[in-house]
Amino acid sequence: RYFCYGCLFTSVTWTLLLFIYFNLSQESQPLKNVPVKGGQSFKYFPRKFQPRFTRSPSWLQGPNQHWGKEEGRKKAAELSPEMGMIFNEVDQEVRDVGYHKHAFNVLISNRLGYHRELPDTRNTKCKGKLYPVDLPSASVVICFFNEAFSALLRTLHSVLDRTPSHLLHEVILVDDNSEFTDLKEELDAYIKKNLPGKVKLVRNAKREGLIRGRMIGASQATGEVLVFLDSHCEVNEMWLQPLLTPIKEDRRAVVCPVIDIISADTLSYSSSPIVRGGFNWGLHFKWDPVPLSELNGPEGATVPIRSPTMAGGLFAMDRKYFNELGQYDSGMDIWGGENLEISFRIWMCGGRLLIIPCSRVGHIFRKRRPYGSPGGQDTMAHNSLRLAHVWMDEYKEQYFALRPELRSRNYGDISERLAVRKRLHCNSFKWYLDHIYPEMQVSAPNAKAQHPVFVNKGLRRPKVLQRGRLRNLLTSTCLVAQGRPSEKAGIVVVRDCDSEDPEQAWAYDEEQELILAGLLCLDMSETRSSDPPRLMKCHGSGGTQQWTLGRSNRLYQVSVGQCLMVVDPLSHKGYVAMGICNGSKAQQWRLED
Ligand code: UD2
Ligand code: MN
Repeated sequence: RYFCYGCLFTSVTWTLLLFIYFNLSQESQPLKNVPVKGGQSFKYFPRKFQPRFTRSPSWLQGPNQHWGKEEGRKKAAELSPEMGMIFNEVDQEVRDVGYHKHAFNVLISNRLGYHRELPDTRNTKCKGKLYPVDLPSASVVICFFNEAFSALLRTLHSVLDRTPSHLLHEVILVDDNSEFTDLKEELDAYIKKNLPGKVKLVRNAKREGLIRGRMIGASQATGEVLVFLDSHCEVNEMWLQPLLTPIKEDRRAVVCPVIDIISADTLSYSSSPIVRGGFNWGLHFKWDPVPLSELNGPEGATVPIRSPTMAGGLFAMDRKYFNELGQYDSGMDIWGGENLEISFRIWMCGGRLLIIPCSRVGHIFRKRRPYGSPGGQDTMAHNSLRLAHVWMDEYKEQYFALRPELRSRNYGDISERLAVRKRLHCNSFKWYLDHIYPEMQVSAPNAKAQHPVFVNKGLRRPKVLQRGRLRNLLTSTCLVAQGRPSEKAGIVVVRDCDSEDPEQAWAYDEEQELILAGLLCLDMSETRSSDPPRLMKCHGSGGTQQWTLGRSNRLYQVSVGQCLMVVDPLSHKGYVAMGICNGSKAQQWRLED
Protein backbone atom coordinates (compact mmCIF):
# COMPACT_ATOMS: atom_id res chain seq x y z
CA ARG A 1 0.00 0.00 0.00
CA TYR A 2 1.14 3.55 -0.76
CA PHE A 3 2.03 5.71 2.29
CA CYS A 4 3.18 9.34 2.17
CA TYR A 5 6.12 9.51 4.59
CA GLY A 6 6.88 13.00 3.32
CA CYS A 7 3.39 14.19 4.19
CA LEU A 8 3.61 12.69 7.67
CA PHE A 9 7.00 14.33 8.27
CA THR A 10 5.77 17.75 7.07
CA SER A 11 2.61 17.69 9.17
CA VAL A 12 4.44 16.56 12.31
CA THR A 13 7.05 19.30 11.85
CA TRP A 14 4.36 21.94 11.33
CA THR A 15 2.43 20.82 14.39
CA LEU A 16 5.60 21.00 16.45
CA LEU A 17 6.52 24.44 15.14
CA LEU A 18 3.01 25.79 15.78
CA PHE A 19 3.05 24.34 19.29
CA ILE A 20 6.39 25.96 20.13
CA TYR A 21 5.29 29.28 18.62
CA PHE A 22 2.11 29.39 20.72
CA ASN A 23 3.94 28.51 23.88
CA LEU A 24 6.52 31.23 23.40
CA SER A 25 4.07 33.92 22.35
CA GLN A 26 1.90 33.29 25.38
CA GLU A 27 4.82 33.21 27.77
CA SER A 28 6.10 36.59 26.76
CA GLN A 29 2.81 38.44 27.25
CA PRO A 30 3.37 41.14 29.84
CA LEU A 31 1.08 41.62 32.81
CA LYS A 32 -1.31 44.48 32.38
CA ASN A 33 -3.56 46.53 34.55
CA VAL A 34 -7.28 46.14 34.21
CA PRO A 35 -9.46 48.57 36.11
CA VAL A 36 -12.26 47.02 38.11
CA LYS A 37 -15.49 48.59 39.28
CA GLY A 38 -15.02 50.40 42.56
CA GLY A 39 -11.90 52.26 41.55
CA GLN A 40 -9.47 49.50 42.52
CA SER A 41 -7.27 48.16 39.83
CA PHE A 42 -5.91 44.65 39.73
CA LYS A 43 -3.33 43.07 37.52
CA TYR A 44 -4.51 40.38 35.19
CA PHE A 45 -3.07 38.33 32.44
CA PRO A 46 -4.37 39.68 29.15
CA ARG A 47 -7.30 37.88 27.62
CA LYS A 48 -5.08 36.16 25.06
CA PHE A 49 -3.31 34.32 27.82
CA GLN A 50 -5.42 31.25 28.38
CA PRO A 51 -4.21 28.69 30.85
CA ARG A 52 -3.28 25.46 29.17
CA PHE A 53 -5.65 23.42 31.31
CA THR A 54 -8.69 22.80 29.20
CA ARG A 55 -9.74 19.77 31.20
CA SER A 56 -9.85 20.09 34.95
CA PRO A 57 -6.97 18.33 36.68
CA SER A 58 -7.59 15.09 38.55
CA TRP A 59 -8.30 16.60 41.96
CA LEU A 60 -11.31 18.39 40.52
CA GLN A 61 -12.83 15.32 38.96
CA GLY A 62 -14.96 12.69 40.56
CA PRO A 63 -17.01 13.83 43.51
CA ASN A 64 -15.49 17.29 43.50
CA GLN A 65 -16.30 18.40 40.02
CA HIS A 66 -19.51 20.29 40.77
CA TRP A 67 -18.05 23.35 42.36
CA GLY A 68 -20.55 25.29 44.32
CA LYS A 69 -23.22 22.67 43.75
CA GLU A 70 -24.40 20.71 46.70
CA GLU A 71 -24.11 17.18 45.43
CA GLY A 72 -20.64 15.85 45.18
CA ARG A 73 -19.04 18.15 47.71
CA LYS A 74 -19.76 16.03 50.71
CA LYS A 75 -16.57 14.00 50.64
CA ALA A 76 -14.13 16.88 50.69
CA ALA A 77 -12.86 16.62 54.26
CA GLU A 78 -9.29 16.67 53.06
CA LEU A 79 -8.76 19.87 51.16
CA SER A 80 -6.43 19.70 48.22
CA PRO A 81 -3.72 22.35 48.61
CA GLU A 82 -4.61 23.28 45.04
CA MET A 83 -8.20 24.19 45.86
CA GLY A 84 -7.40 27.84 45.18
CA MET A 85 -5.81 27.28 41.77
CA ILE A 86 -6.39 30.19 39.42
CA PHE A 87 -7.25 29.15 35.87
CA ASN A 88 -8.29 32.42 34.28
CA GLU A 89 -8.95 36.07 34.97
CA VAL A 90 -12.43 35.38 36.29
CA ASP A 91 -10.92 33.26 39.10
CA GLN A 92 -8.40 35.98 39.73
CA GLU A 93 -11.11 38.57 40.06
CA VAL A 94 -13.21 36.41 42.39
CA ARG A 95 -10.16 35.93 44.59
CA ASP A 96 -8.86 39.49 44.66
CA VAL A 97 -12.23 41.21 44.92
CA GLY A 98 -13.21 38.63 47.53
CA TYR A 99 -10.18 39.47 49.68
CA HIS A 100 -10.96 43.14 49.33
CA LYS A 101 -14.61 42.74 50.35
CA HIS A 102 -14.39 39.89 52.87
CA ALA A 103 -10.73 39.48 53.90
CA PHE A 104 -10.67 35.78 53.14
CA ASN A 105 -10.28 33.52 50.12
CA VAL A 106 -13.75 33.65 48.57
CA LEU A 107 -12.58 31.67 45.51
CA ILE A 108 -11.95 28.63 47.71
CA SER A 109 -15.07 29.29 49.76
CA ASN A 110 -17.21 29.26 46.58
CA ARG A 111 -15.58 26.09 45.32
CA LEU A 112 -16.24 24.31 48.60
CA GLY A 113 -19.95 24.85 48.19
CA TYR A 114 -22.45 24.77 51.01
CA HIS A 115 -21.70 21.38 52.52
CA ARG A 116 -18.44 19.77 53.39
CA GLU A 117 -17.13 17.16 55.74
CA LEU A 118 -14.86 18.34 58.53
CA PRO A 119 -12.18 16.55 60.47
CA ASP A 120 -13.63 15.51 63.82
CA THR A 121 -11.38 17.48 66.16
CA ARG A 122 -12.83 16.28 69.46
CA ASN A 123 -10.85 14.38 72.03
CA THR A 124 -11.65 10.69 71.43
CA LYS A 125 -13.12 10.47 74.92
CA CYS A 126 -15.85 12.89 73.80
CA LYS A 127 -17.05 10.39 71.24
CA GLY A 128 -18.13 7.92 73.90
CA LYS A 129 -20.12 10.46 75.89
CA LEU A 130 -23.88 10.13 76.16
CA TYR A 131 -26.26 13.08 76.34
CA PRO A 132 -29.90 13.20 77.47
CA VAL A 133 -32.50 12.85 74.70
CA ASP A 134 -34.90 15.41 76.14
CA LEU A 135 -32.71 18.47 75.81
CA PRO A 136 -34.16 21.98 75.42
CA SER A 137 -34.73 23.15 71.83
CA ALA A 138 -32.45 25.76 70.28
CA SER A 139 -32.96 28.94 68.27
CA VAL A 140 -29.78 29.64 66.35
CA VAL A 141 -29.25 33.36 65.72
CA ILE A 142 -26.84 34.39 62.96
CA CYS A 143 -26.37 38.10 62.47
CA PHE A 144 -24.49 39.22 59.36
CA PHE A 145 -23.35 42.28 57.47
CA ASN A 146 -22.04 42.02 53.88
CA GLU A 147 -21.11 38.38 54.34
CA ALA A 148 -19.83 36.27 51.43
CA PHE A 149 -22.83 34.26 50.24
CA SER A 150 -21.03 30.90 50.19
CA ALA A 151 -19.65 31.37 53.72
CA LEU A 152 -23.07 32.34 55.07
CA LEU A 153 -24.73 29.36 53.41
CA ARG A 154 -22.08 26.97 54.63
CA THR A 155 -22.68 28.26 58.16
CA LEU A 156 -26.40 27.74 57.75
CA HIS A 157 -26.17 24.31 56.12
CA SER A 158 -23.62 23.06 58.63
CA VAL A 159 -26.23 23.78 61.31
CA LEU A 160 -29.04 22.11 59.34
CA ASP A 161 -26.84 19.11 58.47
CA ARG A 162 -25.36 18.50 61.91
CA THR A 163 -28.20 19.26 64.31
CA PRO A 164 -30.88 16.69 65.17
CA SER A 165 -34.13 18.24 63.96
CA HIS A 166 -35.96 17.81 67.28
CA LEU A 167 -33.32 20.03 68.92
CA LEU A 168 -33.33 22.69 66.22
CA HIS A 169 -36.31 24.92 66.85
CA GLU A 170 -35.34 27.48 64.19
CA VAL A 171 -32.52 29.43 62.60
CA ILE A 172 -32.89 33.20 62.59
CA LEU A 173 -30.77 35.09 60.10
CA VAL A 174 -30.47 38.79 60.85
CA ASP A 175 -29.36 40.79 57.83
CA ASP A 176 -27.87 43.92 59.34
CA ASN A 177 -28.82 46.05 56.32
CA SER A 178 -26.09 44.60 54.09
CA GLU A 179 -25.02 46.83 51.21
CA PHE A 180 -24.45 44.16 48.60
CA THR A 181 -27.66 43.89 46.60
CA ASP A 182 -26.61 40.62 44.97
CA LEU A 183 -26.29 39.08 48.44
CA LYS A 184 -29.84 40.17 49.30
CA GLU A 185 -31.38 38.90 46.09
CA GLU A 186 -29.49 35.62 46.09
CA LEU A 187 -30.41 34.96 49.68
CA ASP A 188 -34.11 35.68 49.19
CA ALA A 189 -34.26 33.39 46.19
CA TYR A 190 -32.26 30.65 47.90
CA ILE A 191 -34.36 30.65 51.05
CA LYS A 192 -37.60 30.51 49.09
CA LYS A 193 -36.42 27.71 46.91
CA ASN A 194 -34.28 25.49 49.10
CA LEU A 195 -34.73 26.01 52.79
CA PRO A 196 -37.14 24.51 55.30
CA GLY A 197 -39.63 26.71 57.17
CA LYS A 198 -37.29 26.61 60.14
CA VAL A 199 -35.07 29.24 58.55
CA LYS A 200 -36.28 32.80 59.10
CA LEU A 201 -34.77 35.94 57.69
CA VAL A 202 -35.06 39.26 59.55
CA ARG A 203 -33.86 42.46 57.89
CA ASN A 204 -32.77 45.53 59.78
CA ALA A 205 -34.03 48.71 58.16
CA LYS A 206 -30.79 50.39 59.14
CA ARG A 207 -27.37 49.19 60.17
CA GLU A 208 -27.52 48.32 63.86
CA GLY A 209 -24.24 46.53 64.46
CA LEU A 210 -23.85 43.03 65.77
CA ILE A 211 -24.95 43.84 69.33
CA ARG A 212 -28.39 45.30 68.63
CA GLY A 213 -28.59 42.90 65.67
CA ARG A 214 -28.37 39.91 68.00
CA MET A 215 -30.93 41.48 70.34
CA ILE A 216 -33.34 41.81 67.42
CA GLY A 217 -32.72 38.18 66.47
CA ALA A 218 -33.23 37.04 70.07
CA SER A 219 -36.48 38.99 70.39
CA GLN A 220 -37.90 37.03 67.43
CA ALA A 221 -36.78 33.66 68.79
CA THR A 222 -39.14 31.20 70.45
CA GLY A 223 -36.87 28.22 71.22
CA GLU A 224 -35.82 27.48 74.79
CA VAL A 225 -32.12 28.17 74.25
CA LEU A 226 -30.47 30.88 72.18
CA VAL A 227 -27.36 29.90 70.24
CA PHE A 228 -25.38 32.73 68.65
CA LEU A 229 -23.01 32.14 65.74
CA ASP A 230 -20.97 34.39 63.46
CA SER A 231 -21.91 34.21 59.78
CA HIS A 232 -18.65 32.46 58.71
CA CYS A 233 -18.66 29.37 60.90
CA GLU A 234 -19.03 25.63 60.39
CA VAL A 235 -20.38 23.56 63.24
CA ASN A 236 -18.77 20.17 63.71
CA GLU A 237 -20.04 16.68 64.62
CA MET A 238 -22.30 16.54 67.72
CA TRP A 239 -21.77 20.19 68.45
CA LEU A 240 -25.09 21.09 70.04
CA GLN A 241 -25.87 18.34 72.56
CA PRO A 242 -22.79 19.06 74.73
CA LEU A 243 -23.83 22.74 74.83
CA LEU A 244 -27.45 22.08 75.76
CA THR A 245 -26.70 19.55 78.49
CA PRO A 246 -25.13 21.94 81.06
CA ILE A 247 -27.94 24.45 80.38
CA LYS A 248 -30.53 21.78 81.06
CA GLU A 249 -28.78 21.04 84.37
CA ASP A 250 -28.38 24.70 85.32
CA ARG A 251 -30.25 27.42 83.45
CA ARG A 252 -27.66 29.95 84.56
CA ALA A 253 -24.83 28.19 82.75
CA VAL A 254 -23.72 30.08 79.65
CA VAL A 255 -21.64 27.85 77.39
CA CYS A 256 -19.16 28.26 74.54
CA PRO A 257 -17.85 25.63 72.12
CA VAL A 258 -14.13 25.38 71.42
CA ILE A 259 -13.57 27.65 68.43
CA ASP A 260 -11.65 25.70 65.80
CA ILE A 261 -9.70 27.56 63.15
CA ILE A 262 -10.78 27.89 59.54
CA SER A 263 -7.85 29.47 57.70
CA ALA A 264 -8.78 32.71 55.93
CA ASP A 265 -6.31 31.92 53.15
CA THR A 266 -6.95 28.24 52.50
CA LEU A 267 -10.27 27.52 54.29
CA SER A 268 -8.66 24.44 55.83
CA TYR A 269 -10.19 23.43 59.14
CA SER A 270 -7.96 22.70 62.09
CA SER A 271 -8.30 21.97 65.76
CA SER A 272 -7.76 24.66 68.40
CA PRO A 273 -5.97 23.91 71.62
CA ILE A 274 -8.14 24.05 74.74
CA VAL A 275 -7.69 27.52 76.15
CA ARG A 276 -9.95 29.86 78.06
CA GLY A 277 -10.88 33.51 77.80
CA GLY A 278 -9.23 36.40 79.62
CA PHE A 279 -8.68 40.07 78.92
CA ASN A 280 -6.13 42.82 79.43
CA TRP A 281 -6.50 46.31 80.85
CA GLY A 282 -6.82 47.73 77.34
CA LEU A 283 -10.10 45.74 77.45
CA HIS A 284 -9.04 43.45 74.66
CA PHE A 285 -10.06 39.82 74.82
CA LYS A 286 -7.18 37.32 74.98
CA TRP A 287 -6.73 33.58 75.26
CA ASP A 288 -5.13 32.15 78.40
CA PRO A 289 -3.84 28.69 79.22
CA VAL A 290 -6.24 26.60 81.28
CA PRO A 291 -5.00 26.31 84.88
CA LEU A 292 -4.29 22.72 85.92
CA SER A 293 -6.96 22.94 88.61
CA GLU A 294 -9.57 23.21 85.86
CA LEU A 295 -8.29 20.23 83.91
CA ASN A 296 -8.32 17.79 86.82
CA GLY A 297 -10.68 14.90 87.16
CA PRO A 298 -10.76 11.49 85.53
CA GLU A 299 -12.26 12.82 82.31
CA GLY A 300 -9.40 15.20 81.57
CA ALA A 301 -10.02 17.70 78.81
CA THR A 302 -13.65 16.70 78.19
CA VAL A 303 -15.33 18.36 81.16
CA PRO A 304 -16.61 21.96 81.08
CA ILE A 305 -13.97 24.57 81.93
CA ARG A 306 -14.76 27.76 83.81
CA SER A 307 -13.79 30.73 81.68
CA PRO A 308 -13.44 34.32 82.97
CA THR A 309 -14.56 35.71 79.58
CA MET A 310 -15.88 34.61 76.18
CA ALA A 311 -14.55 35.47 72.72
CA GLY A 312 -18.03 36.72 71.91
CA GLY A 313 -19.34 35.17 68.72
CA LEU A 314 -20.26 31.63 69.62
CA PHE A 315 -22.28 30.75 72.71
CA ALA A 316 -25.51 29.24 73.99
CA MET A 317 -27.71 30.55 76.76
CA ASP A 318 -31.19 29.87 78.11
CA ARG A 319 -33.44 32.38 76.32
CA LYS A 320 -35.37 33.52 79.38
CA TYR A 321 -32.14 33.84 81.32
CA PHE A 322 -30.71 35.99 78.50
CA ASN A 323 -33.66 38.35 78.93
CA GLU A 324 -33.52 38.34 82.73
CA LEU A 325 -29.83 39.07 82.70
CA GLY A 326 -30.33 42.18 80.59
CA GLN A 327 -29.66 40.88 77.04
CA TYR A 328 -26.95 43.21 75.80
CA ASP A 329 -26.22 46.91 76.23
CA SER A 330 -28.24 48.41 73.37
CA GLY A 331 -26.13 51.57 73.62
CA MET A 332 -23.19 49.67 72.16
CA ASP A 333 -22.59 50.09 68.44
CA ILE A 334 -21.38 47.92 65.52
CA TRP A 335 -18.56 45.80 66.97
CA GLY A 336 -16.48 45.23 70.09
CA GLY A 337 -16.69 45.15 73.87
CA GLU A 338 -20.00 43.33 74.20
CA ASN A 339 -18.19 40.05 74.82
CA LEU A 340 -16.45 41.33 77.96
CA GLU A 341 -19.62 43.10 79.06
CA ILE A 342 -21.74 39.95 78.96
CA SER A 343 -18.90 37.91 80.52
CA PHE A 344 -18.51 40.24 83.52
CA ARG A 345 -22.30 40.42 83.90
CA ILE A 346 -22.71 36.64 83.85
CA TRP A 347 -20.13 36.05 86.57
CA MET A 348 -20.89 39.12 88.70
CA CYS A 349 -24.65 38.52 88.67
CA GLY A 350 -24.86 34.87 89.66
CA GLY A 351 -24.27 32.93 86.44
CA ARG A 352 -21.41 30.76 85.18
CA LEU A 353 -19.48 30.90 81.93
CA LEU A 354 -18.11 27.60 80.63
CA ILE A 355 -16.13 26.32 77.67
CA ILE A 356 -17.26 22.88 76.54
CA PRO A 357 -14.31 20.94 75.08
CA CYS A 358 -16.55 18.33 73.42
CA SER A 359 -18.38 20.92 71.32
CA ARG A 360 -16.43 22.19 68.31
CA VAL A 361 -17.33 24.98 65.91
CA GLY A 362 -14.97 26.36 63.26
CA HIS A 363 -14.70 30.10 62.57
CA ILE A 364 -12.88 31.95 59.80
CA PHE A 365 -10.31 34.11 61.58
CA ARG A 366 -9.55 37.13 59.40
CA LYS A 367 -6.50 39.31 59.72
CA ARG A 368 -8.52 42.48 59.38
CA ARG A 369 -12.16 43.44 59.68
CA PRO A 370 -13.44 44.13 56.16
CA TYR A 371 -16.06 46.68 57.18
CA GLY A 372 -16.10 49.96 59.08
CA SER A 373 -18.78 51.68 61.10
CA PRO A 374 -21.26 53.99 59.33
CA GLY A 375 -19.86 57.18 60.89
CA GLY A 376 -16.30 55.91 60.91
CA GLN A 377 -16.16 55.98 64.73
CA ASP A 378 -14.04 53.70 66.87
CA THR A 379 -16.96 51.71 68.27
CA MET A 380 -14.66 49.50 70.31
CA ALA A 381 -13.58 52.51 72.41
CA HIS A 382 -17.16 53.74 72.83
CA ASN A 383 -18.40 50.30 73.85
CA SER A 384 -15.46 49.67 76.18
CA LEU A 385 -16.09 52.99 77.92
CA ARG A 386 -19.68 52.00 78.62
CA LEU A 387 -18.52 48.66 79.89
CA ALA A 388 -15.91 50.24 82.15
CA HIS A 389 -18.31 52.78 83.63
CA VAL A 390 -21.04 50.25 84.33
CA TRP A 391 -19.12 47.20 85.53
CA MET A 392 -15.54 47.92 86.54
CA ASP A 393 -15.89 50.16 89.62
CA GLU A 394 -12.54 51.63 90.68
CA TYR A 395 -10.70 49.28 88.28
CA LYS A 396 -11.76 51.40 85.33
CA GLU A 397 -8.74 53.48 86.32
CA GLN A 398 -6.58 50.68 84.93
CA TYR A 399 -8.17 51.24 81.54
CA PHE A 400 -7.81 55.01 81.72
CA ALA A 401 -4.16 54.65 82.65
CA LEU A 402 -3.68 53.10 79.22
CA ARG A 403 -6.19 55.28 77.37
CA PRO A 404 -6.02 58.69 79.10
CA GLU A 405 -7.61 60.39 76.09
CA LEU A 406 -10.86 58.50 76.78
CA ARG A 407 -11.27 59.77 80.32
CA SER A 408 -13.39 62.72 79.24
CA ARG A 409 -15.01 61.10 76.20
CA ASN A 410 -18.82 61.01 76.09
CA TYR A 411 -20.25 57.49 76.33
CA GLY A 412 -23.99 58.19 76.29
CA ASP A 413 -26.62 57.30 78.86
CA ILE A 414 -25.86 54.24 80.99
CA SER A 415 -28.67 54.55 83.51
CA GLU A 416 -30.55 51.54 82.13
CA ARG A 417 -27.41 49.39 82.54
CA LEU A 418 -26.77 50.62 86.07
CA ALA A 419 -30.39 49.69 86.84
CA VAL A 420 -29.73 46.17 85.52
CA ARG A 421 -26.75 45.85 87.84
CA LYS A 422 -28.85 47.01 90.77
CA ARG A 423 -31.86 44.85 89.95
CA LEU A 424 -29.74 41.72 89.79
CA HIS A 425 -27.80 42.50 93.01
CA CYS A 426 -24.53 41.88 91.23
CA ASN A 427 -21.16 41.44 92.93
CA SER A 428 -18.39 44.01 92.72
CA PHE A 429 -15.65 43.93 90.08
CA LYS A 430 -13.17 43.24 92.86
CA TRP A 431 -15.14 40.09 93.72
CA TYR A 432 -14.91 39.06 90.05
CA LEU A 433 -11.16 39.59 89.96
CA ASP A 434 -10.59 37.78 93.27
CA HIS A 435 -12.77 34.78 92.56
CA ILE A 436 -12.99 34.37 88.81
CA TYR A 437 -9.79 35.87 87.39
CA PRO A 438 -7.15 35.87 90.16
CA GLU A 439 -4.45 35.56 87.46
CA MET A 440 -5.11 39.15 86.38
CA GLN A 441 -2.29 41.48 87.35
CA VAL A 442 -3.55 44.74 88.70
CA SER A 443 -1.65 47.85 87.58
CA ALA A 444 0.51 46.11 84.98
CA PRO A 445 -1.00 46.20 81.52
CA ASN A 446 -0.50 42.88 79.77
CA ALA A 447 -0.42 41.15 76.42
CA LYS A 448 -2.54 42.02 73.41
CA ALA A 449 -5.30 39.88 71.98
CA GLN A 450 -4.00 36.83 70.20
CA HIS A 451 -5.55 33.72 68.83
CA PRO A 452 -4.26 30.42 70.24
CA VAL A 453 -2.84 29.46 66.88
CA PHE A 454 -0.24 32.16 67.26
CA VAL A 455 0.37 31.55 70.93
CA ASN A 456 1.13 27.91 70.43
CA LYS A 457 3.29 28.04 67.33
CA GLY A 458 6.29 29.22 69.27
CA LEU A 459 6.57 25.95 71.12
CA ARG A 460 7.62 23.78 68.22
CA ARG A 461 9.75 24.36 65.14
CA PRO A 462 8.41 22.42 62.15
CA LYS A 463 10.68 19.66 60.86
CA VAL A 464 12.79 20.47 57.76
CA LEU A 465 12.10 18.00 54.95
CA GLN A 466 14.53 19.21 52.33
CA ARG A 467 17.39 21.71 51.98
CA GLY A 468 19.22 23.23 49.04
CA ARG A 469 19.30 25.96 46.45
CA LEU A 470 16.15 26.73 44.52
CA ARG A 471 17.13 26.52 40.85
CA ASN A 472 14.93 27.61 37.96
CA LEU A 473 15.10 25.07 35.14
CA LEU A 474 14.70 27.56 32.29
CA THR A 475 17.40 30.00 33.27
CA SER A 476 19.42 27.76 35.59
CA THR A 477 19.60 30.64 38.06
CA CYS A 478 18.77 30.49 41.76
CA LEU A 479 16.21 32.25 43.91
CA VAL A 480 17.74 34.72 46.38
CA ALA A 481 16.88 37.84 48.32
CA GLN A 482 17.29 41.06 46.36
CA GLY A 483 19.16 42.66 49.22
CA ARG A 484 20.90 40.74 51.98
CA PRO A 485 18.48 38.18 53.46
CA SER A 486 19.76 39.11 56.89
CA GLU A 487 18.11 42.46 56.33
CA LYS A 488 14.40 42.80 56.85
CA ALA A 489 11.68 41.88 54.36
CA GLY A 490 12.28 42.40 50.64
CA ILE A 491 11.52 40.95 47.25
CA VAL A 492 13.22 37.88 45.77
CA VAL A 493 15.03 37.61 42.42
CA VAL A 494 17.07 34.99 40.54
CA ARG A 495 20.87 35.19 40.32
CA ASP A 496 23.72 32.90 39.33
CA CYS A 497 23.75 29.83 41.51
CA ASP A 498 26.54 29.44 44.03
CA SER A 499 26.54 26.29 46.08
CA GLU A 500 28.92 27.83 48.64
CA ASP A 501 26.71 30.82 49.34
CA PRO A 502 24.74 30.37 52.58
CA GLU A 503 22.39 33.12 51.45
CA GLN A 504 21.07 30.86 48.69
CA ALA A 505 20.23 28.09 51.15
CA TRP A 506 16.54 27.28 51.38
CA ALA A 507 14.82 24.89 53.75
CA TYR A 508 11.42 23.35 52.99
CA ASP A 509 9.61 22.18 56.10
CA GLU A 510 6.60 20.07 57.02
CA GLU A 511 4.41 23.17 57.28
CA GLN A 512 5.24 23.76 53.60
CA GLU A 513 7.21 26.90 54.39
CA LEU A 514 10.25 27.90 52.35
CA ILE A 515 12.81 29.52 54.62
CA LEU A 516 15.85 31.37 53.30
CA ALA A 517 19.13 31.27 55.20
CA GLY A 518 17.29 30.02 58.29
CA LEU A 519 15.67 33.43 58.70
CA LEU A 520 12.78 34.55 56.58
CA CYS A 521 9.87 32.87 54.82
CA LEU A 522 8.88 33.14 51.17
CA ASP A 523 5.63 35.06 51.42
CA MET A 524 2.83 36.52 49.30
CA SER A 525 0.60 39.50 49.90
CA GLU A 526 -2.78 38.13 50.91
CA THR A 527 -4.81 40.78 49.17
CA ARG A 528 -2.95 41.36 45.93
CA SER A 529 -1.96 38.21 44.13
CA SER A 530 -0.23 40.35 41.50
CA ASP A 531 2.36 41.68 43.96
CA PRO A 532 5.73 39.95 43.62
CA PRO A 533 6.73 37.30 46.15
CA ARG A 534 8.86 38.55 49.02
CA LEU A 535 10.63 37.54 52.21
CA MET A 536 8.89 38.08 55.52
CA LYS A 537 9.12 36.96 59.08
CA CYS A 538 7.64 33.45 59.34
CA HIS A 539 4.16 33.65 60.85
CA GLY A 540 3.59 29.92 61.17
CA SER A 541 -0.04 29.89 60.08
CA GLY A 542 0.27 28.57 56.52
CA GLY A 543 -1.74 30.33 53.81
CA THR A 544 0.36 33.12 52.36
CA GLN A 545 3.57 31.31 53.36
CA GLN A 546 2.48 27.86 52.22
CA TRP A 547 4.02 26.44 49.03
CA THR A 548 3.78 23.05 47.41
CA LEU A 549 6.77 21.64 45.62
CA GLY A 550 6.42 18.64 43.46
CA ARG A 551 4.37 17.65 40.45
CA SER A 552 6.17 18.83 37.31
CA ASN A 553 8.61 20.84 39.46
CA ARG A 554 6.20 23.65 39.94
CA LEU A 555 6.29 25.87 43.01
CA TYR A 556 2.64 26.48 43.79
CA GLN A 557 1.40 29.11 46.23
CA VAL A 558 -1.56 27.74 48.14
CA SER A 559 -3.31 30.99 49.01
CA VAL A 560 -2.71 32.84 45.75
CA GLY A 561 -3.47 29.80 43.58
CA GLN A 562 -0.60 30.47 41.18
CA CYS A 563 2.92 29.32 40.39
CA LEU A 564 6.27 31.07 40.81
CA MET A 565 7.98 31.96 37.53
CA VAL A 566 10.89 33.98 36.16
CA VAL A 567 9.38 36.93 34.33
CA ASP A 568 11.81 38.00 31.68
CA PRO A 569 14.40 35.26 31.26
CA LEU A 570 16.60 37.27 28.90
CA SER A 571 17.04 40.34 31.06
CA HIS A 572 19.62 40.47 33.81
CA LYS A 573 17.26 41.88 36.38
CA GLY A 574 16.19 38.40 37.43
CA TYR A 575 12.63 39.35 38.32
CA VAL A 576 10.18 36.67 39.38
CA ALA A 577 6.40 36.83 39.70
CA MET A 578 3.37 34.66 40.27
CA GLY A 579 1.48 33.45 37.22
CA ILE A 580 -1.24 31.04 36.24
CA CYS A 581 0.29 27.56 36.43
CA ASN A 582 1.00 26.39 32.91
CA GLY A 583 3.79 23.84 33.19
CA SER A 584 6.27 25.98 31.24
CA LYS A 585 10.00 25.81 31.94
CA ALA A 586 9.91 29.32 33.39
CA GLN A 587 7.77 27.87 36.18
CA GLN A 588 9.94 24.86 36.93
CA TRP A 589 12.10 24.84 40.04
CA ARG A 590 14.23 22.28 41.77
CA LEU A 591 15.40 22.31 45.35
CA GLU A 592 18.85 20.77 45.02
CA ASP A 593 22.23 20.61 46.74
C1 UD2 B 1 -15.21 38.61 67.66
C2 UD2 B 1 -16.41 37.68 67.78
C3 UD2 B 1 -17.64 38.43 67.35
C4 UD2 B 1 -17.87 39.61 68.28
C5 UD2 B 1 -16.62 40.48 68.25
C6 UD2 B 1 -16.66 41.60 69.24
C7 UD2 B 1 -15.84 35.32 67.69
C8 UD2 B 1 -15.56 34.15 66.83
N1 UD2 B 1 -16.19 36.47 67.04
O1 UD2 B 1 -14.96 39.22 66.43
O2 UD2 B 1 -18.78 37.59 67.39
O3 UD2 B 1 -18.18 39.18 69.57
O4 UD2 B 1 -15.46 39.73 68.54
O5 UD2 B 1 -17.70 42.44 69.02
O6 UD2 B 1 -15.79 35.22 68.88
N2 UD2 B 1 -21.85 41.96 62.03
C9 UD2 B 1 -23.09 42.56 61.87
N3 UD2 B 1 -23.18 43.92 61.82
C10 UD2 B 1 -22.08 44.72 61.94
C11 UD2 B 1 -20.82 44.10 62.13
C12 UD2 B 1 -20.74 42.72 62.19
O7 UD2 B 1 -24.10 41.86 61.75
O8 UD2 B 1 -22.23 45.92 61.89
C13 UD2 B 1 -21.76 40.50 62.07
C14 UD2 B 1 -20.71 39.89 61.17
O9 UD2 B 1 -21.19 39.69 59.85
C15 UD2 B 1 -20.37 38.61 61.89
C16 UD2 B 1 -20.59 38.95 63.35
O10 UD2 B 1 -21.36 40.13 63.38
O11 UD2 B 1 -21.22 37.56 61.52
C17 UD2 B 1 -19.28 39.16 64.10
O12 UD2 B 1 -18.45 40.08 63.43
P1 UD2 B 1 -16.95 39.71 63.00
O13 UD2 B 1 -16.91 38.35 62.45
O14 UD2 B 1 -16.43 40.81 62.18
O15 UD2 B 1 -16.27 39.71 64.42
P2 UD2 B 1 -14.92 38.90 64.86
O16 UD2 B 1 -15.06 37.46 64.58
O17 UD2 B 1 -13.77 39.62 64.30
MN1 MN C 1 -16.19 36.48 63.04
